[in-house]
Amino acid sequence: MNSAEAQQLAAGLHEARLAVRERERLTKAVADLSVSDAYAIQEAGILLRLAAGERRVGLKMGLTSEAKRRQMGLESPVFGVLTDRMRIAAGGTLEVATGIHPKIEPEIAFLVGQELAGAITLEEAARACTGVAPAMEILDSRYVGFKYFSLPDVIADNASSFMFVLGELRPLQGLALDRFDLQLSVNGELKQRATSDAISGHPLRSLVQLCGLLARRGQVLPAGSVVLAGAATVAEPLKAGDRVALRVEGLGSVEIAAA
Ligand code: OOG
Ligand code: MG
Repeated sequence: MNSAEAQQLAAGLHEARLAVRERERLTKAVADLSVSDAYAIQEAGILLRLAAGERRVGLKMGLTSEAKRRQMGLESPVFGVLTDRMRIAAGGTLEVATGIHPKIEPEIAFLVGQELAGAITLEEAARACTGVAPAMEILDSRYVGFKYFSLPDVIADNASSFMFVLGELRPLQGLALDRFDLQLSVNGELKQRATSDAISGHPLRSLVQLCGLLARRGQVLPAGSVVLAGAATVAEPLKAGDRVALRVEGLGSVEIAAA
C-alpha cells in the first residue's frame, strides 16, 4: 500500500469520527490489508489530528488482557496514539453524543520519564516510570456496530481510541503492580472486577510489549509519554446520565460523569 492510499483510508476514518457516523470496516474494501498497512493508516490519521492542532501525549496498549481478546475475538495486543484532546479531567464530564457507540473500561496508566527503546526488561520499564495511576479508557469504534473482525481494522482505527481519564499519579516504589484489585462501577453498581495481573500478567509487561511493537516500526517510546496498559476486563457500554468510577485498592480512584 502506498502512502497516498493510506492517507485516503485514514481520511475516511477521520471524517467518520468527526461526523460521529459509523462506517464499514476497511477490510471490506481492502481484504488484504496488512498489520503494517494498518499502522501506516493509523499514523496518517494521527497526522490529520496534529494538523488540526492536537498534540501527542502518549500511547495506549489494547487487547493485553484475555478478557478483551475474547470479547473482541482478536488474538494479539495492538497500540494506538493518545492526544491531548482525548483527555478528560478526573471528575469531568463526557458528552456521550460526541461518540458513536462509546464504552468504558478499567485501566492502569504509567507516566514514562525517560525514553524507552526496543527490547527492555520489566525492571528497565519500572525504572523509567515516574508515576502510576488508576485510569479509564472510553473506547469508540468508527465501524458499524463496534465490530471489525480483524486486527488491521482496529489498528487502522487507532485501536478504537476515543477519550481517557487519569487518576492521581503516584511513584511505583513499594507497590505490587500486579496485585491491584480493580473495581469498575456504574451508578454505584459494581460492573467489572479483576486483578491487575489480568493485564499482560503484569501491567508493566504491556509497556515492554509496547516498546517491542514500536521497535518493529522503527519507533521509540518518548520521554513524557502517558501509557495506558490496556483494560483488565471487558468494556461497559456508556450512556448519558451514568456516573462511572474505578476504584483500585492501594492506588486510588477516578471518576467521570456521562452526559
Ligand atoms: C480495541 C482496543 C482495546 C484495551 O484496553 O484492551 C483496548 C477494542 O476493544 O476496540 O483499548
Ligand atoms: Mg483500552
